Amino acid sequence: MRKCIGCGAVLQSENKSEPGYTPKPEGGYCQRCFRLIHYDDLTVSMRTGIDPDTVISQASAMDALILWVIDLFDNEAGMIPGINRKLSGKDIILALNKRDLLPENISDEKIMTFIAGRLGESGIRVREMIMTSREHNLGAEEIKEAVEMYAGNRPVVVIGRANSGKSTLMNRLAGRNDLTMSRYPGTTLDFNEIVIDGRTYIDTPGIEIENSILMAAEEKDLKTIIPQKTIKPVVYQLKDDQSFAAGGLVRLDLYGCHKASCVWYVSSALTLHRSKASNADMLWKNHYGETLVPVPQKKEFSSYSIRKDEGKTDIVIDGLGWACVSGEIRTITVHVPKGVNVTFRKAML
Ligand SMILES: Nc1nc2c(ncn2[C@@H]2O[C@H](COP(=O)(O)OP(=O)(O)OP(=O)(O)O)[C@@H](O)[C@H]2O)c(=O)[nH]1
Ligand SMILES: [Mg+2]
Repeated sequence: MRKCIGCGAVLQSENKSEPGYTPKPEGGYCQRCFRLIHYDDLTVSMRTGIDPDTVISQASAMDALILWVIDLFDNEAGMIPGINRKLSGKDIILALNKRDLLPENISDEKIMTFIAGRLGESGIRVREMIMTSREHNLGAEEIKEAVEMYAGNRPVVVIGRANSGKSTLMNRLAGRNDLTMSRYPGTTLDFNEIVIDGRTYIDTPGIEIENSILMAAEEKDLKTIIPQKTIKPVVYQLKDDQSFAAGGLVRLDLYGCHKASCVWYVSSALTLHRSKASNADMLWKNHYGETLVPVPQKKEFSSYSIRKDEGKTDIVIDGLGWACVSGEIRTITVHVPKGVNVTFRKAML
């Protein structure tokens, strides 16, 4: 049984639309990986194909050190509640990945303190947190040092939500790009061993991000939604009742604004439209799918409302980013594609 070097799927030559297909098994890579690597072209989408419980329970059954990878930009989605219990008390090193996407003028310490707080609130314990970034060439040595400290003779299993950058981080540790990396959630398809400095590391399929905009959106729009470079916060001063549309994906209505502001932290490729709240229904009705793009696969939305309290509040939409509101605002209503997670939290930055 030979496995694809890039994604871990068992190689087969029978069925073109199934994982692991290759007309030439001796090549080492499946056709899907080959096309992703060379043409950035997705032949078989696997974003709904991976059972998340299998990943965790398989990892739990192994005598291994866990390297958990979180995408800092999408850190609410990155959380895995109950991870210590699910992994039966294993040692965990947490990589805070894609540091380059957060503004550089925010200190690492501030980000670390925030994440530590979020972990604490969820009762999650990790041995160490390490900032990593491919773009800034950050953290690979620190990860290796932590692995030496905690792993003993054991292998390292790399887990985390789909798209958090697990395979990319492994490739950086290895100093070669054997593992397939792509913006499409569900790139790695099975447990996939790679030896780095004489130690076995195991890349794994991403844990589902079922409640993320990345799943609700069409694959062709992921380029627009996932930020490619450092987020540039976009600041709006607010008066009375205001509404924002982030493409046709999310609508945010802010009522009773006085000396208030809203700062958006989303991909710069995504267009934000501001209007008076009284015009928002009409705009949404007449321009959805035209000026307001991209739109989700299904035009079914859910709404969540809160009354804002003191201080700065982030409205976080899994996969999309967040809006930070401050000042006097009576009510916040956010409309998201049905099933997509919204978190209201004390401001991160
Ligand atoms: N900005 C930025 N992007 C990154 C970084 N690391 C990975 N990425 C991007 O994140 C996307 C996902 O990377 P992968 O390494 O395929 O992620 P994964 O966690 O292995 O994904 P699955 O196999 O689907 O679970 C790709 O588009 C990468 O280019 C980073 O440090 N910074
Ligand atoms: Mg992967």
